[in-house]
Amino acid sequence: FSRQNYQHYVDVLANMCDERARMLQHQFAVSMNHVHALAILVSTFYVGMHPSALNQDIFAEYTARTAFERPLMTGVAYAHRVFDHERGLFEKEQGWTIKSMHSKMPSPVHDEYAPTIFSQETIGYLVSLDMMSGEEDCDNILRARASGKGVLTGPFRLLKSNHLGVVLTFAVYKKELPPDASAEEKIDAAVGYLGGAFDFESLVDNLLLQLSKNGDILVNVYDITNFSRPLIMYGTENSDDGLFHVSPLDFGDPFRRHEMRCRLARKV
Ligand code: WA2
Repeated sequence: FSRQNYQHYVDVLANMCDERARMLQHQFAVSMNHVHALAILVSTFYVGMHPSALNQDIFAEYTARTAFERPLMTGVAYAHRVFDHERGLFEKEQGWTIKSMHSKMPSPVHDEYAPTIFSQETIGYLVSLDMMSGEEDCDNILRARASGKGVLTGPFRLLKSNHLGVVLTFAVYKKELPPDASAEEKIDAAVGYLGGAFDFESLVDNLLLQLSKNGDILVNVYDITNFSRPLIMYGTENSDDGLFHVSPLDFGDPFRRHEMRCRLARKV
């Protein structure tokens, strides 16, 4: 191939990759904004009203009817913060016991729990599970309530589907926080956690396949928070050292870094 031809492929690849990264980042941002709004909905109608104006049926209906706002997410759920001294009464009121995520057995004693009490029907299997009993979910909960921001896990295999994805978490606070609230004040004010999963293996796959014409381009997404140990989030791992392009990705959690790497499906 001529040098001119090669430069053409370099440009085409860069444009296709940048377009896909922008598209994915946009869909991510749209979904995150909507989950943020759901956290405020729970704060207003569940935490802020006595008696509560929200229950599982209303949450399930509202989240099903607004699912189009979160096209890359399998579903959303609300996990309530329960201290150990409240556990007995809480379980009696709910009519179930708080369970561990992986064993599905009644949870051993901890200082506090985060059992899911409301869920979109698509992830109804989370109800009664203590989200602090999963390592990735627990890390997210701690970081979300101390920061007041939407936070993401690294890539891991999601419950039930076993698809590769990441979980998004926002803390729900009992009252609106002053903008200068300290981490301790935020942690104290947290009453629960609103979140859900981005399914890279099926929903992001759909989005990217829609875009690629006849499989012209191979896309990988990496979590590069630890730059020397990139974690694959999407696509098949590839050791090919041919022509590739890296497009930046910002999924909105400053603690994590991501990038998209694209290559042409056919060698040039
Ligand atoms: N949502 C969906 N699938 C999952 C998952 C999850 N977490 N964890 C593992 N598989 C209720 O942070 C609160 C959702 C977590 C929110």
